[in-house]
Amino acid sequence: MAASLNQAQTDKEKQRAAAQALRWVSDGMLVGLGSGSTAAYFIQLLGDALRAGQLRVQATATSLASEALARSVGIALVEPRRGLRFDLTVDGADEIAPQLALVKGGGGALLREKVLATASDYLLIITDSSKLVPQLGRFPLPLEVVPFALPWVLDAVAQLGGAPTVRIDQKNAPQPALSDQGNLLVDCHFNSIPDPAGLAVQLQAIPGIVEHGLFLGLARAAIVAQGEELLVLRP
Ligand code: ABF
Repeated sequence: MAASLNQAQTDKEKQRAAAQALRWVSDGMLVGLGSGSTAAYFIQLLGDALRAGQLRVQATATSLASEALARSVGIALVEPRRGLRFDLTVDGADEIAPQLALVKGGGGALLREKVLATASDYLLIITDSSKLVPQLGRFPLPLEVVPFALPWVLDAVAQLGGAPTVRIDQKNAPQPALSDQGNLLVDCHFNSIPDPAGLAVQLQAIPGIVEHGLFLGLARAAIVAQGEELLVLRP
């Protein structure tokens, strides 16, 4: 069913998931702001609530794009500092599998997303219904890679069966896309990932991979909008 949803229906689902996530924000919280279009809806709604005087929060964003959006809607931003932890981080995902195993990073923000997810007491994922999968892997797994290491990373990921491709900047093709940190993004076409934890260990052992898009054991809940329904999933 999810595959037949048109863009308008998918957008409606993203907006509904984002609106539900706003109810998880309490006054005075330190909030991590995710990236991608669903998180963008949440940031807009959070800004509306702040302007209406319903909430006071401080936040840090997981991408320069989300940071710019947060500033534009009047959210007070906090610079990274020692000891900074977030009460709640709200972020999107590309795939959600059982136990809330996630693939993230389709938008290229996986490094800051994982940093904030790890520095958060509660990571809440918000998505439309198309992200629910029985097993990870159909969505190409994103990696952030140091440019110098690229040839060896591509060889190592190909050895693992990942059919890696360097992500191109669609607005500046054939230039490669760059992360907010100036690193390259590589998409790995595993098709299926039956053992995400095992693959994460293998990827972490490859020098030059700064971060991978497997988020395991980090999300405390996910709000998945499915038509008019809102599913709240927990590991
Ligand atoms: C972000 O949300 C990324 O990790 C992921 O790629 C993206 C999903 O984008 P969208 O919400 O636009 O579907 O957190």
